[in-house]
Amino acid sequence: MDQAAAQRLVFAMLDADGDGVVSRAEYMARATNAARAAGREDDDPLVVTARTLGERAWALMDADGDGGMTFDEYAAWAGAEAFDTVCAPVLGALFDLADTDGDGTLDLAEFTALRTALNNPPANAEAAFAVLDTQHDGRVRRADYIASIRSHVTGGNSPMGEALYGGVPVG
Ligand SMILES: [Ca+2]
Ligand SMILES: [Ca+2]
Ligand SMILES: [Ca+2]
Repeated sequence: MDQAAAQRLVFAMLDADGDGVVSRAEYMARATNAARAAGREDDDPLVVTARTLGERAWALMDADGDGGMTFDEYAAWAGAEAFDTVCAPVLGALFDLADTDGDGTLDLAEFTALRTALNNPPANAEAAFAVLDTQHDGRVRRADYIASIRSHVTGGNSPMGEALYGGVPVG
């Protein structure tokens, strides 16, 4: 999959209502939805961290500050540097929300709850988990998860990304 196609799939996931624009509310709902899925309250320190990092990301993603992010805005911004400095911390914070026992890994139920909260179909989340669980121990590690998404959004080979964002239409 080329980088533009990979980014289209990610954008489609972010555009929860499918109107072609990611609104600030759609983007910020991700932390809230992930928190709910993990049974965390709004004042949980991990939820506060995820929201703070999300606000920082949004300010950069919505470059013209009109409250919406078009695909062109997203594509102009997304890339390896943006991923490493902005997206990876957000994804890590959302992972930590889902990691209810704090051991740095998610089991299938936690992973599926997280990715479903982030708007991926459950079947896609389960397929992505199977790809990521290379040791077949029923756990996905934080670093492996983030690295696989990085590979996807930067146009690299990412079987996990294809499983998570591809497969069935999103949105
Ligand atoms: Ca939208
Ligand atoms: Ca905008
Ligand atoms: Ca865990």
